[in-house]
Amino acid sequence: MAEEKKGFFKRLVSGLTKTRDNIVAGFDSLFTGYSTIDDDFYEELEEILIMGDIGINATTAILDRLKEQVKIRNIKDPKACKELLIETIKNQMTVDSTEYEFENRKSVILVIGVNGVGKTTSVGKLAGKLKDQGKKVILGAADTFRAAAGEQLTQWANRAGVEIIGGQDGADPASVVYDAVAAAKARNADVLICDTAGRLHNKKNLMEELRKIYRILEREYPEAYLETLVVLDGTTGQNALVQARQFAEVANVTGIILTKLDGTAKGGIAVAIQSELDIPVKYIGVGESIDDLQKFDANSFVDALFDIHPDE
Ligand SMILES: Nc1nc2c(ncn2[C@@H]2O[C@H](COP(=O)(O)OP(=O)(O)OP(=O)(O)O)[C@@H](O)[C@H]2O)c(=O)[nH]1
Ligand SMILES: [Mg+2]
Repeated sequence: MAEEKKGFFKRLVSGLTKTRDNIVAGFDSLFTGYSTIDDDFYEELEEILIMGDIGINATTAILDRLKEQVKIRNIKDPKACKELLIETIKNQMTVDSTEYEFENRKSVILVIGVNGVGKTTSVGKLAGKLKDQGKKVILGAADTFRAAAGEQLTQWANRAGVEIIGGQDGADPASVVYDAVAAAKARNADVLICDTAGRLHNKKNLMEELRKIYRILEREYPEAYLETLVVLDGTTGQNALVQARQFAEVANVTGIILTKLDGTAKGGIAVAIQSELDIPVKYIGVGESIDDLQKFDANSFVDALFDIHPDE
């Protein structure tokens, strides 16, 4: 477990290289380039944060807190500000451990998002993780829209060593969810994870489809704790925020899975999401294999971003 986390941290550090070049390089020249902490200093810092996809809300919150602490602690040297900035960003991103309640209960995880963001892959990785925790996991292949989607999820089910309930291509997704719930109940599963279709829905279709799925879940499986995770592609930056907002309008979104943080220059979006949307990032993905998903941890994310190795 510790080894696995260490490996993941390394992949995260290397995955965030471009983001680091984008944000942290700017910090370094800021902290060494200024001799006093003045308005220009704060202005340049603000610009770096905004350009780094951290978002207006988070940037404002980070700056406010930083200014306050600089005053309270009577900090004069910009270099001494760096530690404080790192601490402030961490504070801004911390996820409450109660956010993973679905791990402790009989639950259904509904995974939604636009096409190609990494839904099916994340469902597979998540199944592997929960299975490793000793849970009985069942997958529901409710993407009946894209040909071969069921086949792709079946491969993941095999990799994770869990059962899958599928439907015919073109079948009603809600009917697949119905069958999957029946299987979950019959086998006394701990977690049912449902993959969904990622076509670029118009809002009305999406609402209609989700409403049908929610109705089945409420009616057939009221005892299950419902978690709705939106998958966002970390390489799309601000566009990911727009998508998350749209989904939050039609579903009770309880968390975010942020994928493809390996190799993006826009990893700062992880900081933005929470403060712009007030929805926690619960998992991050840094690659295509089954171990490349972990719970989001603000401390290690920011350490990885700044390439700080706390254990070494
Ligand atoms: N590098 C990288 N690739 C990823 C990650 N997550 C998913 N992918 C890749 O992204 C591509 C799309 O992933 P899928 O899981 O099929 O995405 P999807 O949202 O299910 O797509 P649709 O079902 O077509 O809407 C695949 O090639 C995945 O291997 C990640 O964290 N990092
Ligand atoms: Mg898919």
